[in-house]
Amino acid sequence: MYAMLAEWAPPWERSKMAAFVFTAVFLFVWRRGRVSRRGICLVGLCESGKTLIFSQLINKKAVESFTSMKENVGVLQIENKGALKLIDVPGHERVRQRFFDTYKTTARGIVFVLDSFSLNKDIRDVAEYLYTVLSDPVVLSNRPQMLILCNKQDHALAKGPQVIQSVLEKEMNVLRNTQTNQLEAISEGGNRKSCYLGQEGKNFEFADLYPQRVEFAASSAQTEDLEKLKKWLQSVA
Ligand SMILES: Nc1nc2c(ncn2[C@@H]2O[C@H](COP(=O)(O)OP(=O)(O)OP(=O)(O)O)[C@@H](O)[C@H]2O)c(=O)[nH]1
Ligand SMILES: [Mg+2]
Repeated sequence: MYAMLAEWAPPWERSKMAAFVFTAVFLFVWRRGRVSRRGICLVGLCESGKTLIFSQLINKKAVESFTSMKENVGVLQIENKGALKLIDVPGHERVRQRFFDTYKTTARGIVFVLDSFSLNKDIRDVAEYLYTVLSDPVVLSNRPQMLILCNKQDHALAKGPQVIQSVLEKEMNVLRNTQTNQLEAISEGGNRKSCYLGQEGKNFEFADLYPQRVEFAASSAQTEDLEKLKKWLQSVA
């Protein structure tokens, strides 16, 4: 088709046509890729509440859960938007990367669940896992939307999403400095490329990950308060 059109077109029009065809094909392929990604991965440390959230959303009831060693997959119908595939990725350190690798290419969104009560104690582990997810090559390329879900808000001493955001930004900053130093040390001998999250020359902020969108919301799976998560799912679907 392009060859036929190009035959009668004057030479100066041909490059314009080629650019137009290339852009159209690129947009078509890019949009198809995005539309076909319907997965929502629930990730986070052990005991943060992923399986309880999963069963509240999919089975509409609470189940007693134990440390998951395999994933749970369910279909979530979103009003006027079609279906999303919800994947509860186990938080156990030994298996979580394997399961995330299996599902990350299909992720339209990622919900990073954390325990808002035990955050002080677990801050380093939470930040490390979050850093690993955000700097994953597939995540950096597809930019699925990200929600950091501050769960267990029913606990009297739970921290709110705003406080959690600033605590996490500080910890991610420390982690980024450590990782950059380590990678620089490695690259003196080898040629490993570093992945720098955020803007150089300033402290880490989630807003600097743009066009990767990272939002924060509160929830309590125990008291079935998942309204903010449901709103986010509606906007992402
Ligand atoms: N108080 C309170 N407890 C919760 C909440 N959400 C989950 N829990 C409890 O926390 C414990 C762990 O919840 P799970 O859903 O099994 O945690 P998980 O993230 O799936 O953990 P792994 O499978 O090990 O990755 C369970 O006893 C839940 O009942 C919440 O919002 N508030
Ligand atoms: Mg679980």
